[in-house]
Amino acid sequence: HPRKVTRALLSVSDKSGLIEFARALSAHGVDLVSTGGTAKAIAAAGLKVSDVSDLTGFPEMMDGRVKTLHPKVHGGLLAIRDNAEHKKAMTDHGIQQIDLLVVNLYPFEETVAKNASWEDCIENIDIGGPAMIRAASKNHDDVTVVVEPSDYQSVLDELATNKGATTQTLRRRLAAKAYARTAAYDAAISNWFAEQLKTDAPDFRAVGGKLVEALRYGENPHQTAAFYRTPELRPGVASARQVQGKQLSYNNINDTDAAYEAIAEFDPKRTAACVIVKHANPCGVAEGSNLVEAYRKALACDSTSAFGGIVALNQTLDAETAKVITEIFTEVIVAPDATDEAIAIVAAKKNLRLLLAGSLPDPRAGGFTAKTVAGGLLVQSRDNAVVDDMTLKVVTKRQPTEAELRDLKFAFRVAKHIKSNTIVYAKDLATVGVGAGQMSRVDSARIAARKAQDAAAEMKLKEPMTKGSVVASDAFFPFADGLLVAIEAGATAVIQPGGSVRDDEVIKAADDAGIAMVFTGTRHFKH
Ligand code: 93A
Repeated sequence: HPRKVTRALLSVSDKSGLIEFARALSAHGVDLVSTGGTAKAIAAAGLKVSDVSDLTGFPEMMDGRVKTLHPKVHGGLLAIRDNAEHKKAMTDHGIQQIDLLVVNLYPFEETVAKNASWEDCIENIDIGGPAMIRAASKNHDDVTVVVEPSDYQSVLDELATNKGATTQTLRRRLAAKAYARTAAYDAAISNWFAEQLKTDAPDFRAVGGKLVEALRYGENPHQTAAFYRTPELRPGVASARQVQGKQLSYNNINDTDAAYEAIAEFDPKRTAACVIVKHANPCGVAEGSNLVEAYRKALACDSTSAFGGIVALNQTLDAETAKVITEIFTEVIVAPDATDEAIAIVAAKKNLRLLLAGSLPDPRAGGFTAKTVAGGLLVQSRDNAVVDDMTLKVVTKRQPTEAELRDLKFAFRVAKHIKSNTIVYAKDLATVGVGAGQMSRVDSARIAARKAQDAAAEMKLKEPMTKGSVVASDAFFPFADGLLVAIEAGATAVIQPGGSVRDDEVIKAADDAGIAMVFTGTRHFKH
């Protein structure tokens, strides 16, 4: 699918690298067409360039507001080269094909950053540039589009190696980049307007998704909120079908997402599993021979916190499980699917939301997560590491038993979905103590152990379930102290990434206590 470049249209505000690029294009025999300032700069370097107004037969007008907005430009960008009708339209109307579009936009963001006047900012909203970029990108099968000087070289490289043509791979990559640029540009304009109008209303904010609905309020009643759907294909809370119940709140959506991402770690073909979430942290997670058993085991970990929780299941919700879950106050049930009988049972609780997501997302899938910071956005690839894929290294004298190893993997799988610092105790494929979100790891270890004591008191057990449990830590133990708390609570095996400068100290503490310790080499911070 190589496409020869015969004509280029250049229209750039940032003229860095322009002359070198234009000269190299000329050397490849490419005809150059350009707008006012860009044409002037190219001509001044002694290169042959024609004016876009010669091409359109129209002068640039209205202070340059209308220069490239013309069918001769857009027809030249949008015509499908091997479509007979498109070709005829080109001949009939004297439209010449444009194979390479080089545009960078009016510096709207820079103008705003300079604290320019309202009029200046408005005048720096580029209309013709984005229109051309979007047209060329749509027709990337035939047209190459470049929106920033740093990509000039990759185009020249291809022209050099492909006899003056570009590859489809490059054209697709550049088109994706081009749409990212126009999307960000329009987002900047929309955010500037919202800023000027001093509004927090979410429908005035371009956040890069499609507005699903305005929410009643945000994390707190005095905050506004809205829910946007991004084009991501992962099944989850944004794509789930709400079968019944009240409108989801901001916190419900956040918690349901946490629950569904966690439950996705449990392959439904291998086991039934249940995750109960409160305030975005699991307060009980368990595997079972069926969903009811998994739910009961998850609930036993911390039935106090589970009140008003979000329950996520990895298999089709059945009648018996629906019956048991609805015995206590629950905000949301989310599952891939539900039987008709189960749906009828849930219907008795009018307010309870039932969400069916169709399937579970792949925990190994790529993708990005984002978080706003003052004046910025932090973006990272998802934590898609799964314990089954990690090389586990036993670092103690004692090896974990088979049952311990099974529980260690379970505990680390769960730890990934708990806010750091995370300590989780597990036994028989169920959490028995969760320590979440503490500033010190040793506090997390203590809290988790104490919660297990509370649960034991509630269930009138002789001793807390942490006796004979295993323990997982989402990151290494910086000192032995956190581990010693876990040993005291009765843990007999531990799983953690390792990698502390004091690993020797920590391993020695484990050996002294005769417990087994496994390093994963992978950390699961979650903040
Ligand atoms: O005012 S515009 O929105 N109207 C247009 O028709 C148009 N065509 C290109 N701005 C337009 N442009 C922009 O002009 C380009 O995106 C580029 O940023 C700039 C280049 O102008 P010059 O070549 O005169 O320096």
